[in-house]
Amino acid sequence: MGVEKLFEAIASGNAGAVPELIEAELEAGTSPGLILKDGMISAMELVGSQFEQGEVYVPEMLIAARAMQAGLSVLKPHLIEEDIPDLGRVVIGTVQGDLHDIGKNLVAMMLEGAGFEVLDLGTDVSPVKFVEAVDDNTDIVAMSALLTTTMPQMDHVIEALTEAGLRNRLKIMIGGAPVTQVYADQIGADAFAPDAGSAARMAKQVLGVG
Ligand code: B1M
Repeated sequence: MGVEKLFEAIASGNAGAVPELIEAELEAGTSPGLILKDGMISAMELVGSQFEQGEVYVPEMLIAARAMQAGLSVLKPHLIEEDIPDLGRVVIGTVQGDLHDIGKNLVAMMLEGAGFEVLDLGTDVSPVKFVEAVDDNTDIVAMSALLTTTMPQMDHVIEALTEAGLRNRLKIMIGGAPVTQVYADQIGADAFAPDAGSAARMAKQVLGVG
């Protein structure tokens, strides 16, 4: 069968078919990582390029996103390792003005899977909300942005954390399609990760754990 059917179901927004197709792939022995990458993330990339070309519009992106979320909830237990260690606490959110949450959810999932406790603030999170969510046990503030117009919010969050006197006892990790290492250096973030797998690795690296 292969992941093609799953790819098609996500790209066409057929959320109802997705859980069953994932279960079938898992039963056939396809690895969760491959299902995610080739069957799911690549389908969202296709939808993104179709949107750019004017071949599909926002509603199509939205139904594809729903199909993706339906798949992620089925795949989640398979992406999470057993005997999880306790590596630290991460506060994560998509920055203010930005409603994209699939990548952020995936990063949260991989962090949990690696052994972090994750507090997910959701989307459209203001700098004040990030500051309020930080407590004595927070080790990392992680931010996601998918729009070039919302990416500068990351800098505002760092400013707000600095003003609240919290910046020096935290690590900041950022990511999302428009975000780069150059931007991370520019705003003084401690870590940038291009994808969810490397986000879990980077989080361990900046804290020196795991
Ligand atoms: Co939007 N959208 N969207 N959209 N959307 C993009 C991002 C866009 C690139 C599409 C395009 O033009 N090709 C474009 C942005 C252009 C730009 O700014 N450069 C765009 C636009 C323009 C818009 C609107 C403005 C459209 C409109 O209304 N005219 C609007 C904005 C709404 C808002 O946020 N205020 C909008 C709306 C939407 C929907 C609501 C319809 C829907 C989102 C639904 C949802 O998330 N619940 C949507 C979708 C689905 C997309 C695309 C098609 C797919 C995004 C996605 O989920 N990708 C997207 C095109 C694309 O990305 N190719 C697009 C899959 C996901 C797994 O990847 O999120 O990149 P990604 O996450 C990756 C990495 O980036 C990284 O790891 C993840 C996994 O590997 N990562 C991190 C992410 N966060 C991280 C944090 C980290 C580390 C790594 O550390 C903390």
